[in-house]
Amino acid sequence: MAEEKAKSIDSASLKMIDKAAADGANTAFDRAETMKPCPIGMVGSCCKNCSMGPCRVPLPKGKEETPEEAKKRRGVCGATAETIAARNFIRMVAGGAAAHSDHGRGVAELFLAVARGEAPGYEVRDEQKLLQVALDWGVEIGDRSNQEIATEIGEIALKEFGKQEGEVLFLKRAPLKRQELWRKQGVAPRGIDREIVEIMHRTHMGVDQDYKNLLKQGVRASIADGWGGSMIATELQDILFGTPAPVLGQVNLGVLKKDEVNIIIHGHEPLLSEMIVAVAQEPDMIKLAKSKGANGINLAGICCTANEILMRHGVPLAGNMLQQELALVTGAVDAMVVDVQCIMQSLPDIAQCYHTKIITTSPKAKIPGAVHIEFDEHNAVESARAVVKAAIENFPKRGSNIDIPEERTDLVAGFSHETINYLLGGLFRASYRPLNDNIINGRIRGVAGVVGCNNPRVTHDAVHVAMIKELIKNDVLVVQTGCSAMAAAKAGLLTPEAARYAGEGLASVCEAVGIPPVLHVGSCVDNSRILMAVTAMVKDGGLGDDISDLPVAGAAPEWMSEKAISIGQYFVASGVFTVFGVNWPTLGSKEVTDYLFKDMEDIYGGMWAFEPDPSKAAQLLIAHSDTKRQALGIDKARERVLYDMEMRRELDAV
Ligand code: NFS
Repeated sequence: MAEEKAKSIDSASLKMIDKAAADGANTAFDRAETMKPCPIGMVGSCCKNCSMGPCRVPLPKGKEETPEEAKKRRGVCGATAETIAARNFIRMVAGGAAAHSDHGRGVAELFLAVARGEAPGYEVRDEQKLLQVALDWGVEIGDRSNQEIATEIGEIALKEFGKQEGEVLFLKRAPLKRQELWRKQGVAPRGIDREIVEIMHRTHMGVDQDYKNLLKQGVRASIADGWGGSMIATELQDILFGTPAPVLGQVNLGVLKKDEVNIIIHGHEPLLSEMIVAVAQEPDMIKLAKSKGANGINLAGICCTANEILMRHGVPLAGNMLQQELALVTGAVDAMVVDVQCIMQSLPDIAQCYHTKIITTSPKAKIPGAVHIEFDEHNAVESARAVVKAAIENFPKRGSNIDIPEERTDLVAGFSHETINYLLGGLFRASYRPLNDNIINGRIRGVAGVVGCNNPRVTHDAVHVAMIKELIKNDVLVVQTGCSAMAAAKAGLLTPEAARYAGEGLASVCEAVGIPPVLHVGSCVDNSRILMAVTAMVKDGGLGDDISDLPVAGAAPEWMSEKAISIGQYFVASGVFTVFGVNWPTLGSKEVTDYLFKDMEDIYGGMWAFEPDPSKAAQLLIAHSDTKRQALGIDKARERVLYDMEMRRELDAV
């Protein structure tokens, strides 16, 4: 018998997986064992877009197929295997782009309500960013009040989704060469919703049947996500809740407290959770908690909502996606409040083994067995109070079957694009110059964005951590979002002390600036911050004139969601080499896979790769960086000692 793979590298998670088994709670780790992935669907060879099927067009077993044979693999409507794989792939892009962008729309709606004075409790916290977006969007500043400017920005933001003509406005933030390329290729997105709808139209039975044309629309919709919906979400959230700055925090199930009311905030949108953070500190709420026998109220997060409130308030992270069920298994969670995305339907079932209340809050995401307390943004404080009260009232119902693992690790987060700019360049000359110089002098070999989900098909956190360790050892600075950042945090990589895992060059830069070798930049919509960071690197000069010239690469080693595919696609379309692990959803068609893995490079200067082995994947990223360094003529510059000393002085002055 083959050796069973470990379920996690995180000891707290392993303990809770065992406890779940003892308690009779069925988790994703169990379900992944009993439910094997469908081998035909996994590689994109199943079409269920009409009722003449579902049609399966699997690859022939055990032999190479000729292009002529491949053409014969067809569904009932005549669609070829390549059309089917391309359709499936871009429907994933549509799903992911829709999720991020509908999140962005929700933020824009709240933003406008705040600007109009219709959402008490919220305010504009980052005036500088408000003015920056006004400048970017051509909104008049003059003598106008913040409220007037914000109202116009809110109205424009909402129109970005349904715009029928023109281009998504934030495209103008990209390097000029990139913008021109997108226009030339016909992939500059119009309205965000429009591109997603067009995917659904084109992939309907009997419409677009040219796989290259299908994939092109996937590119257009993904750009509408990264440079549209996600960027709108990030920017407007920053204006409302504050742009993140470095903050200390902790991660893992050990952040739960035995003697306090534990409320876990889980999902993606920070609109309600921001209010919960405020309300949980109200003296009346703490008094109520004490009247029920608790010593206080303890908030912790799961998934990307967790990243949002960590970045802005230092609220601890209970864990990443695969720890949502395990948090309940501690028996110490009094309420888990969820909004949208990455929320498992099994939560109410597991909660039944304990006392936890699962509270849904979005009209878009209800779960049978959960309590629904709808979030009303016009009355947000009251909504938040109702949620916190429900948790407090549940505290006395805790059973005796409680086991909170001790594991919790310190971390530093809050590296927004603006913070990186400031940390590296200083307040008066905020810039990416020192980063670019350190790349040019070779102390930093390249930059890698390591992002994305957990997936129980691989050992939880193992692929993230192995890849990141190998990257930093090779002097590659790692920037992170999402569940991947939490995996690294649990492994202790998000602290300045982690510089000891880094190669000499990267370690020296980290020590001089006082940053970790792995920078947590936020949630998954905050991948837009990475787009801004790489654009700033281009604009600062010395590393080419487009994103595709930079020694920069991306990875999602444990991906599972459609959002990850959309993110990967917009990184590739922005000129970034991007490697995914686990499995690859177009392997059922060589043509489609070749297009994504090779041809896209010629068109966009970025391409996909699939490599489930973390070490081999890290080596692909490093080799890519080296190729770009060579093209830039900086591959031999690493030994320039004189330049190093100059740099040291500049860094010391920070
Ligand atoms: Ni992003 Fe994956 Fe979900 Fe966040 Fe985590 S699973 S693509 S990382 S929480 S969205």
